[in-house]
Amino acid sequence: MKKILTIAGSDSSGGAGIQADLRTFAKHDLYGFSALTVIVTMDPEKWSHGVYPIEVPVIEAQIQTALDGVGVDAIKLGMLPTPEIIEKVSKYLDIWATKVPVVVDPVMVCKGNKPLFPEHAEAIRTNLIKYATVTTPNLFEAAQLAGMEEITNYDDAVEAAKRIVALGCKAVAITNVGRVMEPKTSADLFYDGNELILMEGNFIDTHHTHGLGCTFAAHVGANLCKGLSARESVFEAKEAIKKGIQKHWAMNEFVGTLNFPDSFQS
Ligand code: PXL
Repeated sequence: MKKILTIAGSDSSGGAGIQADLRTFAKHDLYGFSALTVIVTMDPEKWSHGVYPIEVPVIEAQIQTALDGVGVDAIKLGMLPTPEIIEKVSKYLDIWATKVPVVVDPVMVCKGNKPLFPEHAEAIRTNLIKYATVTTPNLFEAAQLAGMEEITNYDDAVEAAKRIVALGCKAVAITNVGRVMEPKTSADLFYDGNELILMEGNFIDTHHTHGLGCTFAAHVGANLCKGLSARESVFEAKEAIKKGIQKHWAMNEFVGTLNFPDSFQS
């Protein structure tokens, strides 16, 4: 049985975070461990987010359960809400990233461009990216990691990808690069220091995308866990996500998400 650990937050609305990760791992026939870092809630009136970090010793105890108690074949990182938590998790990666592939989803925002914890982008940049077999920033996160104001076109995205790989990760997949291209597509940009590939995809016009980033990164992690290369893992993940997003659905007036049962290849 192949095993993968997600170190991430709980999304009470079920579309993102650990819920998306474990669902995705199960569909890949992998055994999922979880270390919860934060609980995210949504206010029913306006859907603004509440963010409640878990105490550091509790996070460590969960990580030790998986890593020291059993051992894993891959690790996926999602929302690590404070610099202190990032620092602690990085100590485990110091050992484990030499043994197993690691996907770093550098979560800095839930939706839109309002950072949850602006001060912690720097901690992700300096303490986490170097451990990544693949990191999966969206446009906002990629700009933050690359030290750029904003990514407004394809050339900016290429520059950001190069700067991110220079931070020490093996590969980067910047998601949603097609949004800043003309005409709009759903293209993502893959770069591993050698190959630079724009992964094309037709633009699907919907804002029902909650959980898309987490689910994409979870597929990448699952594929790496199964032994695929970084490039193969990202391409397979994109295919799987496409199926889910084609059947997006509205949860309520504020948010919609992927159709999860369809968002994987089985
Ligand atoms: O999509 C980013 C994200 C990641 N992790 C958790 C979340 C969210 C957004 O809501 O709740 C736990």
